[in-house]
Amino acid sequence: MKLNSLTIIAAALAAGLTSAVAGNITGKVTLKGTPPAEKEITQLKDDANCGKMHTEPVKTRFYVVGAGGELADTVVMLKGISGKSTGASATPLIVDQKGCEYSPYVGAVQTGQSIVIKNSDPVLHNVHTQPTVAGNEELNKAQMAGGADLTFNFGKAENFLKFKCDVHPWMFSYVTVCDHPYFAVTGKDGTFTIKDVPAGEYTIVALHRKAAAAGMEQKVTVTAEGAKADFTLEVK
Ligand SMILES: [Cu+2]
Repeated sequence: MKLNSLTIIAAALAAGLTSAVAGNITGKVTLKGTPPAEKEITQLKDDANCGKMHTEPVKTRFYVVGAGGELADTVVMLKGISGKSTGASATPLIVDQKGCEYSPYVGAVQTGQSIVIKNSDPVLHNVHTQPTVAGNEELNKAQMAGGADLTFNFGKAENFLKFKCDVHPWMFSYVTVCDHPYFAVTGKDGTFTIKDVPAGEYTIVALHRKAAAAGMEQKVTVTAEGAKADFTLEVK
């Protein structure tokens, strides 16, 4: 099976064709070292409206890490690919505001893919985008309690594009924008799957806001059987 796949890939490459063979890249991101303790967001606790929405202390989410070092909120993407976005037809990323927090804290979309912001809270929020890449627009829109969803999209690739709320200065969400569909965000078990990657050799990069803001790279070769790419990031 493996030989057959490689033969097909070789034939496709020799013919100068884009290979129709594709596989999934799977892997796990592990954090090495003990991260600093997350801090309680006292501004939230002290806010008359937001504080009463929680019975447990609400803490920062800098390192969402499991007992075995499983690291969530890591964006894993192929590097050096552009102009391959299918974002216009992709399912929107839903970002909710609930309990005066953004969820998810870290997300990823393609260029042109809709980011739908909901307000599930009985309070006013405002959604303020703060891109750093030219061509991505800074927008600032109020969203009343029970207000209509707000939809955003961005045309340029950007890592960790910041969404914030000016009413509640602790509220942030970071959405990475890719110019292709080959990315994933690790879940609480630290794993990720990048689906349907055309066979070939790539550089794959893991980005974590604290542990790997500039990204950690490795080479990966994708065949019809897919590929595996694990990362170990260190506490910074
Ligand atoms: Cu808010």
